[in-house]
Amino acid sequence: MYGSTNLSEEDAKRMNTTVEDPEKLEAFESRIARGEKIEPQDWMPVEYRKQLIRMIEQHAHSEIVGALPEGTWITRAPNFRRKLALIAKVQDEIGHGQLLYSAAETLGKTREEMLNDLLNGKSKYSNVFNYPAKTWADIAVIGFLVDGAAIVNQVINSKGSYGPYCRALERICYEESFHLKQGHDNVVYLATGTKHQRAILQDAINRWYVPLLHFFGPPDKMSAHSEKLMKWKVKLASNDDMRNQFLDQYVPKIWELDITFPDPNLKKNNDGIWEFSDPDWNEFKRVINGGGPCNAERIAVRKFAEEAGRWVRQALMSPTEKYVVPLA
Ligand code: FAQ
Repeated sequence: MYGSTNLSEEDAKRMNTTVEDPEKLEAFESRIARGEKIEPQDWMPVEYRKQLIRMIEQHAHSEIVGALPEGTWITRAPNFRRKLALIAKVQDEIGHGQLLYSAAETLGKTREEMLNDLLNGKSKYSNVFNYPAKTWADIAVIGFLVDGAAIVNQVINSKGSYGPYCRALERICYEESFHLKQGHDNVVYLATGTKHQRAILQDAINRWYVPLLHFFGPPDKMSAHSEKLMKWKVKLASNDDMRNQFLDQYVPKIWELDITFPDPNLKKNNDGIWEFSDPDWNEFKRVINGGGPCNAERIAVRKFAEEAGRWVRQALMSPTEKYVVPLA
């Protein structure tokens, strides 16, 4: 019922191929080495296509599920200016989902299949959105630190090898930089406010610290996909490198507000590498596999949205159409 895909008949037949034509593979890898972008109709190894679908699809799901924790605060924003900014931000996140689903569709998976896989638990989305936004300070921390973490990752990924994903990310990063400004403004406002405002900010930072460390994925030595993704320049930095970049950019900005992180071992070493206590990786696994505090609630809301919107999509389809072209 949703938009189209771009998989040629020949590519569809190759989807179960495990051994690639060595000449084509070499030509493909040379293009990557030269820094060329790969476009949807170009030859690509099946594994490259599958990895991109997995990653872009998870990213798209993260945007639409990621709108939910903040969305719950639109009606409770402390004033009209904050409410307007939050409405605009949540709307942007959904738009990012649209862009990313479109980028993933160019690789041959339909939007309908992707959304079904989100709802049936086959496809993951970012760990961070499975935690509750308990107070208004959580909205400040999401806007500053979750968006900050997303920008670190997305600026790096936007230099990657797959054209449609990179172009979507460039546009997303422009918008995210506004999100970051409103998040920073909100954090500074609370940090320089009343005793209560500082206390709720500190409490929110205490709760978001570990999920933020998890955000960049498992340590490099445990990462299943990094090697392949880095070889094909889908990822241009490893999980540990991105995590380090994030700590480097954002920890000092929180410390300068006299707010702390709940980790006595957090410090920057002389070699520029940040040291921190190992965040509980069992918790990470539990959360990304459906066992976090809000997974069930998030999926229930998405199921409701899918079911409630079905009649609209059906009404937009003419009798000869198989799908509705997304409006984004
Ligand atoms: N959460 O082998 P690796 C945002 C999974 S957008 C859940 O290291 P990879 C905007 C991984 O999928 C946030 N699962 O994986 C916003 C794999 O499982 P699988 C999303 C995770 O792909 C802001 C397994 O662990 N951003 O926040 C996570 O090489 C504010 C093994 O891991 C993106 O998706 C995780 N954090 O590296 C919206 C960016 N980490 O598939 C609203 C694109 C790992 O084998 C409000 N993605 N896993 O079952 C990436 O850059 C990469 O996929 C990584 C993970 C770096 C996330």
